[in-house]
Amino acid sequence: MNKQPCRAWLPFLAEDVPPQCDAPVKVAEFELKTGCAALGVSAPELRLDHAMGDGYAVAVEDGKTVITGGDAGALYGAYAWLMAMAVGEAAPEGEQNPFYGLRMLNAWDNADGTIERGYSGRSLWFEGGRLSWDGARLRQLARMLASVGLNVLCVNNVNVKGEAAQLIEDELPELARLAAVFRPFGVRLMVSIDFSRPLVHGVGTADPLDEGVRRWWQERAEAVWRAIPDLAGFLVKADSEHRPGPFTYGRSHADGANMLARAIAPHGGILVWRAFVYNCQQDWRDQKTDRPMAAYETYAPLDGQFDDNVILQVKHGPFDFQVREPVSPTLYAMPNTRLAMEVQLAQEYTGHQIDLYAMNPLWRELADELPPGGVAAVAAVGNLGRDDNYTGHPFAAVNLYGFGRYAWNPFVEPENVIRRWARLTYRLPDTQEDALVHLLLSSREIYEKYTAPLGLCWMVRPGLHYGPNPSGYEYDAWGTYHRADRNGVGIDRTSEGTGYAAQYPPRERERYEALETCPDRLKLFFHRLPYDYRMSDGRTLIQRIYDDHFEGCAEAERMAETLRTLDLPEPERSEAFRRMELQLANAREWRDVINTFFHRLSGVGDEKGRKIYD
Ligand code: GCV
Repeated sequence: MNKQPCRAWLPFLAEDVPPQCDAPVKVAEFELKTGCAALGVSAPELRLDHAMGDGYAVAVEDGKTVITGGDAGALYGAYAWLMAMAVGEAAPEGEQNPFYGLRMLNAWDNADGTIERGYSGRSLWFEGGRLSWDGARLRQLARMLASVGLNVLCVNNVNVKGEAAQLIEDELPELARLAAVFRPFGVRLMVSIDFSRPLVHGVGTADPLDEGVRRWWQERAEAVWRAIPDLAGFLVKADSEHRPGPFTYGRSHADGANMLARAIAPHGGILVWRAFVYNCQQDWRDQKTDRPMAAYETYAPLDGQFDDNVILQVKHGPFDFQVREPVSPTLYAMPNTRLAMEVQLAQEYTGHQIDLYAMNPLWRELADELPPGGVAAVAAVGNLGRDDNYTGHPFAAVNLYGFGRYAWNPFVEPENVIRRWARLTYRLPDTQEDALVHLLLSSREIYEKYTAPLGLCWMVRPGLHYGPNPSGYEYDAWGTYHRADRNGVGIDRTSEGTGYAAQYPPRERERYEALETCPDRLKLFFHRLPYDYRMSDGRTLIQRIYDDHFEGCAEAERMAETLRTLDLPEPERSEAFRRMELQLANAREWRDVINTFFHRLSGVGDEKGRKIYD
C-alpha cells in the first residue's frame, strides 16, 4: 500500500484525511477546521441551503466570512475558500454555480488491476479481479475530485472485461462500500456495463426489444439501486470496437439505450451511452468510407428519440482524441438529445504522461467552438493510478485539476487555471512560477508541432500510440489514413471529396470547405494538398511541415532548460527531469521520422538546409 503523502493542489491538507462519515457538510466542516489551522487563519461560518444544490456563495457579514451552499455546494465553497486563502487571494464573490450539472470522470480500470491507456501505475481500486483499496488514499483522492467540483466517477473500463461484469452482480456489496468512500465528498459512482450480459444468465438473447431482456435489466437495476441508492447510473460502449450492442439484433441505438434507461429510470439513474461507433474493420482500399463521418451517420437521425434520462456521450473530435481534430459534428447535430462531451486526461495520443501536454488550452478552444447550450455534461477519461503522485508525471495533475475547473466554467482562462494549480502545488518564487506556467501553457502547441502535422492525425505507433510511425495505420483496418504520396497528402473531406464537411451547420461547413478560411492547423484534416501549396503565411506546405518539426523539437529543448531552473521539491524534480529526457528523445524521433518521411516522398529539400536524414 502506498503511504506517501501526495503533493497535489491541496498542500495544507496533504497528510490528513477526514473521518468516515456520510455527509458532504461534515467533510466541509472538517476541511475548514484543519485547513484553517494549517493556514493560520480563522474559520468561516458554514451555512446550509439545500436549494443551492451544487452552488455556493461566500459573503462577508458583520466582518465575518460566511459560506453558504447546498450539500455539495457547501463543500465546494469550503474548498474554494481554502484554496483562495492558501494563495492569499479573496474567494470568488457572489453565487457560484457550475456550468455543467454532470462533471464526470471515466476510469478505464480493469478488474485485474490494469488500466486501459493508463500511464500512472495500476488501478487504485481493483486488484486480482476484485475491488480492493487503501481507504486513506481513496479519501484523499475523493477530496481532490471534490475540491474541483467533480461529482461522478465511473469506476470501470467501458470495455467491460473479466470480473468487471460482476460489479452489478456478486461484487455489488463491495461496490456499495466503495460508493460510501466517495459519498461524503459529493462524488457518486457509475458503472460501465456489458450490453450482452443477459446472455450469460440464460436469457437467450440481448435483444433490447425482447421482454425477457427488459425484465432481466429491470430486476438487476432493482438489486443494484437497493444496494447503492445514489448510484449515478450506467455507462455503455455498444457496437464499438467489437463490443456487443443492439446492431446484432437489427435494433437502433435508441432502442438499446432506451431499454436500459427505462430499467434504471425508476431509481433516478442516468444512462450514459457512448457515441464512439465506427467500422474498425475497414479495407484501406475503400476510399468511400470516411471514419470521422460514422458517429454523425449513426446518431444524428436518432435525435429526439432518446429518453430523458439518456445522455449521449460524444468524443470531442470525430476521430479519437488526436492531437488536432475539429469539434465533432455530432455535437452540433442533436439539439433534442442530452449530450455529454468526452475528453481524455489519459495522454493516450498526447505523450503518455511522459511528454508535457497541459489540456486547458484545448478545452477553452472547444468551449469557444461549441454551440451554446448544445452540451449538457462533460466527461473525462481519467489519468489516475497508484503511482505516488496519482498521475505519473507530477505535472499531469494539472489536467485533473484543470478538468474540474473547466467543467465548472468552460470559459475560464487556461493561464489562470495553470497558475493557480502551480501556486497551490509548488509555491515557487514569482519568476519560477511564471516559467512553469509558460512551460505548461505552451506544452500542447509544442507537442503538436513535433508530431503529426496540421490535423493529419494517426502517425503514431499502432497500438502503443507513443512515438512516430507515419505508415503504421496506413494499410490497417481502423479507417485511419493520410494517403500521402509523391504528389501530396491528406483526404479531401469537402463536398468534392468524402462530404464530411457537410455534416456541420452552414457557418462551420463554409469555413472548413474553403481553403482560404480553413485554419492552417486543420488544413490536412479537411483537404488533400500538394506539397507546394502556399499556406496562409506564404510558406509552402512542405516547408511548414519541416519548420514545425525543427521548431517543435528546439522548443522542447528550451523547455528542458527552463525545467532545470525550477527549484521543485523532490521527488517531483527528479521525476520531471527523467521524463523530460524521454520527451526530448521522443521529440527528436518524431522530428526526424516525419521530416524524412515527407522528404523521401516529395523530393523537396528544406529551404534552410537543416539536417534531414535520407
Ligand atoms: C476503451 C480508443 C482507445 C481504446 C479505447 C477506445 C474507446 O480506440 O485506443 O483503448 O477503449 O478508444 O474510447 O472506447
